[in-house]
Amino acid sequence: MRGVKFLGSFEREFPNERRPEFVFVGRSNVGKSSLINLITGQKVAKVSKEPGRTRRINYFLFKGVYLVDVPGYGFAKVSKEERNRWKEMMENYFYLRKDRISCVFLLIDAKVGPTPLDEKMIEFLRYLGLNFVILLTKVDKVKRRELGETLKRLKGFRVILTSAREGKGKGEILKEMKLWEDSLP
Ligand SMILES: Nc1nc2c(ncn2[C@@H]2O[C@H](COP(=O)(O)OP(=O)(O)O)[C@@H](O)[C@H]2O)c(=O)[nH]1
Ligand SMILES: [Mg+2]
Repeated sequence: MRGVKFLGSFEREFPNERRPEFVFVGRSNVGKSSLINLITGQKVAKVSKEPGRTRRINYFLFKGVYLVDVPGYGFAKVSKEERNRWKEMMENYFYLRKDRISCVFLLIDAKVGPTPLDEKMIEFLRYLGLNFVILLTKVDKVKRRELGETLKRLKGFRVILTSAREGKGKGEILKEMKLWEDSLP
């Protein structure tokens, strides 16, 4: 299949057809939508300067697999109700889909590095027994030294360097997807 297709925004129920699922998670504004656009080569996911715009779970069909763009976390200007809604929606999503998820791409801003919320997410993914890879985003913005510091803090993790702006990391992400896809039952 060629191209990418937007399948819709979901909250509690998700596409039925069984396909390997790749999820993009991370802080709001970290660059999830931009990376999905880079990987698919089309502007399918909405990119926004303002954080906290994605409220639902967006599914894309690409090369026979699902790419899933989920709402980001850690956006300060969010009410407690909204945070609870996020938590409930995400927990429901992960519990329902964990057996379908091939790999989680956890995006971390190369300049900011891992935050306490990212650490919590890592803990949650481990608890669920999910495979995950860290995608460092916006590496075009960081100096060598800053990048080195972030990488030091992520020692022991599988990390891919990316920049949607410079088109960096696409090949490696696709390779990673192929790896997990082939290892499926
Ligand atoms: N410099 C730079 N900016 C980026 C990059 N990727 C995304 N951005 C910017 O970061 C902001 C948030 O991007 P978006 O993809 O919407 O993030 P999301 O909220 O995680 O989906 C937008 O203003 C993008 O233009 C990148 O690789 N480099
Ligand atoms: Mg987004």
